[in-house]
Amino acid sequence: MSSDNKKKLSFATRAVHAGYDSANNEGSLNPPIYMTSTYAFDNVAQGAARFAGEEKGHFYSRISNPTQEILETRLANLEEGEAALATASGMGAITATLWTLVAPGDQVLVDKTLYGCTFSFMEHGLKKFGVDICYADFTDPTEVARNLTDKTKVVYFETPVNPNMRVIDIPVVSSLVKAYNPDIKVMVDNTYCTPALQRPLTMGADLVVHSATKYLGGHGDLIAGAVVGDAETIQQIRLFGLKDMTGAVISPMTVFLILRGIKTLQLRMERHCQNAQAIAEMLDAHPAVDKVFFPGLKNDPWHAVAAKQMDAFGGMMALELKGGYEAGVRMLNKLKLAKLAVSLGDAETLIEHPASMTHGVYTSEERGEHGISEGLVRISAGLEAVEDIIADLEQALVG
Ligand code: 4LM
Repeated sequence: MSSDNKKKLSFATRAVHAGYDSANNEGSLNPPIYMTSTYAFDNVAQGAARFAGEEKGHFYSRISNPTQEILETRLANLEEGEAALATASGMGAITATLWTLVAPGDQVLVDKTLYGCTFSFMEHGLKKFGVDICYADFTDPTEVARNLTDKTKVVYFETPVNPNMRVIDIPVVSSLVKAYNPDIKVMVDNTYCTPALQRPLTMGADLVVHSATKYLGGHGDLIAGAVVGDAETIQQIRLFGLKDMTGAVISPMTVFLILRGIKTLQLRMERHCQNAQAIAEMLDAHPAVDKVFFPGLKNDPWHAVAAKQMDAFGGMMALELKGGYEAGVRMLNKLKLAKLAVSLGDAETLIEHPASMTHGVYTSEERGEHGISEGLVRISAGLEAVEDIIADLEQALVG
């Protein structure tokens, strides 16, 4: 099934079938894993035509691979984009894309809070090469408008934001950027939602990036990433950001695992969301808890924006305890079922301390400026029975 069928079948059906036809593959319901680095040409003219991009076909697996192509077609379909590029990690997708889009002297306008390594890439990668990085609070669209300049090439954000769960209005930000200059690329990290919950390309964004390590893979057994957008830009990222700048090539075996994971994406997301809602409500009512950051709570400041652009409120949340950092450490050290681990979107409930782990690359002053509190605890609700997760959290919150 090609990505042209994207409007015809429901999301869950496309997640199982898009991009793969067993009839072309000996009837095998699962795709072959093409473990090859190179491809034989019929003759010199064919090899030259493939290298020149004049003939469709694979020529070297740093650029493309038939198993990888299935995943790319499926992801483009689910995100409702024209094309996708799968990469070796989420950071591989983010860096390959930005290296392709920007040059010294350009400005990248970025939301003030980012996943730690994305922040590090902006701050210590792009800046070092003469790209101006400007941070603004994207939850206030006037802040975005105020910071756009004639040098702005990319506007970049996550929503919900890792780790503090702010929610950014994708249609509002995209439309004001496009009204200022339609050539600026609006780039959204959709890792927290996946296309099962949120499809930024249908709301005015140009490019979506993913850490496929998380919900897309879904089982905590791989590292991978992807970027989805228009065919021309994706081809530029493939032939420059991936091929020449990063070499962040995904393995065909990893592709196979992600394709398997995506078959159950919608089912898993439903359960992650239900579990997260119940956990957030328990924490919100708990006497030891000061604040819960989860857009599914009616009292959350981002509830209305999230309800507008997300199909459900996701599996991620954060909290602060009344006893601050020390109480957070005590709680984390007492967990029995939930795992004290970074990453997210796995079957296991994962809990971590962003200031010392995922966002430890920010200095403590930077965390202050970028809205990441020292006592914040982050939870990725797993797929376990929710009463067991809640019981574990309750016993860890005592004392
Ligand atoms: C974590 N995150 O938060 P790779 N974009 C977002 C992310 O959360 C991550 C990446 C990109 C975590 C990893 C330890 C919103 C990663 C980077 O790790 O390169 O696949 O994705 O716990």
